Amino acid sequence: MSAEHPTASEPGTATPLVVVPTYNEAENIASLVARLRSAVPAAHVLIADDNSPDGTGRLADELAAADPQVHVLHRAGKEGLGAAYLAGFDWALQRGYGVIVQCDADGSHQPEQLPRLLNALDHADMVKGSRWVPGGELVNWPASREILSRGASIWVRLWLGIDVKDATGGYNAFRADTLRAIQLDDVASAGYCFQVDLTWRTLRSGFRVVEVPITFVEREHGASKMSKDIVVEAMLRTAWWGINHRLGQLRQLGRRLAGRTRRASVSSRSGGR
Ligand SMILES: Nc1nc2c(ncn2[C@@H]2O[C@H](COP(=O)(O)OP(=O)(O)OP(=O)(O)O)[C@@H](O)[C@H]2O)c(=O)[nH]1
Ligand SMILES: [Mg+2]
Repeated sequence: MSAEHPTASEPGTATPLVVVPTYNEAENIASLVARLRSAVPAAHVLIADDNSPDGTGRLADELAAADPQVHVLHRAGKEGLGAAYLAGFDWALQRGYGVIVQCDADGSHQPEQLPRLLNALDHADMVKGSRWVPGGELVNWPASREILSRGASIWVRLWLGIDVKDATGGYNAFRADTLRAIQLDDVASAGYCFQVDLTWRTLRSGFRVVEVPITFVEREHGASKMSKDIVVEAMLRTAWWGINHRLGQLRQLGRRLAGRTRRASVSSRSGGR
């Protein structure tokens, strides 16, 4: 299914690959790729297109034909951004890229801020572009979206008890080793809770997650894929992970208390001899 450019230059272990999932982003993809390539000339770009009806995949092929550092992964149909990213990560890990970045195609994530994410990977295993840390900014985002996003962040932090301000953010950079370690095989999240899922797995695996401020710009062209189903999926899955985590902690506490009681009764028996 992969239409890799035949003369694609070989990646080194430090080469970043920016995975860009697309569904109907014909108006956005060319300028995003140009900006990414000029912001970080060493970076490769992988467009993971779900057979967009608007011809994004064809445009992506043209971009790949003109630049050996641009690649395309054609997928059969729309399966959500989570599935597209998982396929992109798999593609990247198989080819030995050392750093893998997630970036939306709609212009919300600024390629010019990519160096900031990559630099922070020096002292982190995952870097999250964050709207909600000092220096983070929103441009042209309707108040309703800001409320939804801030509410989602609070929901996630309450359920999971994590200190990540923008867990739902989708402009993220990973060391390849992080992605290899967090068991992507059983990720089922389809919508934007995919971002929370990755963050939660990374933290639970004991890796360092660092947030850097970004400027998030509302898309100018094309339609958002955000829907009620995506919001509901994110709320339910996050709550489920939080409940499971707490149950796990309770089970651990129970085992520890049982062990302590056993030890105390053994020592009281042997002390009585
Ligand atoms: N391959 C693929 N990409 C998708 C799919 N759904 C969304 N995307 C892409 O994922 C990125 C984020 O999607 P958006 O529609 O911008 O959704 P969002 O950023 O959560 O919502 P907005 O803030 O309203 O734009 C964009 O590059 C989309 O084209 C999908 O089913 N398949
Ligand atoms: Mg968007």
